[in-house]
Amino acid sequence: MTTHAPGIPTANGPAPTTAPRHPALASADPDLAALVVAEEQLQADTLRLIPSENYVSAAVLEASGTVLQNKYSEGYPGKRYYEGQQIIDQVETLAAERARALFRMDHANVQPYSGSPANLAVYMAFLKPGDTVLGMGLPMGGHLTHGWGVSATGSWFRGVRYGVRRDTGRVDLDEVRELALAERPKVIFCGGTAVPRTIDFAGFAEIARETGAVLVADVAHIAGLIAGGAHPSPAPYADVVSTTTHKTLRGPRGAMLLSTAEHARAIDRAVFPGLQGGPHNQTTAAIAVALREAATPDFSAYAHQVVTNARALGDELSARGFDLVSGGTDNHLLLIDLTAKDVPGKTAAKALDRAGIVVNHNTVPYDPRKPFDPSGIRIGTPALTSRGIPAAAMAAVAQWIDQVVEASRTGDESTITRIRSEVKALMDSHPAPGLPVG
Ligand code: DSN
Repeated sequence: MTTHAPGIPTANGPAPTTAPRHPALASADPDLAALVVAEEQLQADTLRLIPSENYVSAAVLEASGTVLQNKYSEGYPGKRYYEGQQIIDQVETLAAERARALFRMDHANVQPYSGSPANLAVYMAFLKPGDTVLGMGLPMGGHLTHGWGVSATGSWFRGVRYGVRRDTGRVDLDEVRELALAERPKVIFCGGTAVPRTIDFAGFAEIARETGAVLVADVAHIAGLIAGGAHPSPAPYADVVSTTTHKTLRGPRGAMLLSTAEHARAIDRAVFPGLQGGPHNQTTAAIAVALREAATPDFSAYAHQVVTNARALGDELSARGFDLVSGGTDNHLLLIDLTAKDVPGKTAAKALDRAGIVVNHNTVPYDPRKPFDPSGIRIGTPALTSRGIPAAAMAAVAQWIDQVVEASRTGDESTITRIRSEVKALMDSHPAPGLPVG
């Protein structure tokens, strides 16, 4: 594997003669340019299975590196605190209109810097410190910002948590209803970061209406599946939809808050001036591009293929004795309890990384181990599907995972080395979008 940029001197000799990939960067800061090129090569050569990661298109990448970066624009289109917004207003309006149309919500705010600030804005909009929020517990698959204790959302607000059933690994709406009736939260979050099953937005909405709570659907992980019609939509059930833009949606690192007309003003005021300063306009532009891409038939086919690949991978892993939380998946994500394999999640994740298969260690529901050294790993198919890797390849992927997990138990590094070259061959045959290397 070469990790050197053309044009950049290497430890072994003078610069290659071909043009550098990032000429201005290579000239101004060769050290940083070399790191960027090395990361490009790493992303090209590895099987990236982290379910929250993806490859953006060249167009999204280009939009996020434009001179829109140079502008300050506190406020909203037509109501800014700075002049010179003739173009920026159009960029933000375009992004917001595309978001509203794609997710069929009345209102879209495309300014949140990322998912955690977006969710914090929800608290700014609907709660006062000390008020109660009901969300899925972090070890059960929820997100830190759904009221978990170590997050500001759990220390400034009163977090109450629902989980998944021990026997099914799925959310129990009876438990959610009981908690909501007993605790009377102002906000209920549905969704999470390690949820392999369809979210029942209608069921959550019924509980929110019954208990007078605002329902927030955090669809960060599945936004692209929703956009592509491969997961039910939270519209018209959720009052607010919170999402990042860089996971299955395949946009830049950013976020959006969508809402009903009733809550539009509260959401906007919470994002600015409540929580943030100037929006990152280059990101807004890239979000607009990603939303345009996500409205195409090609993207819908992609979203369905993500699910097909995840199901195929789940079936192949189950057949090899892997214990999948909830028994499988409805979406892009698999949560695997490695207890029966006698390998801790972190040991497995590090061995897989050495084999060129990138995953993250993850707690599993009712995990007896600590969060930084848990029992499971979390994997997903958004990035590999962006490379056009088909369901037929999932048997090989499952076999690699199986062999590496076993090798991590026995200390068999030669198997890990062999698999790294097999992984690289598959990656070479399916170049990733947006990368200047194949
Ligand atoms: N860090 C994201 C994830 O990996 O799911 C959630 O914020």
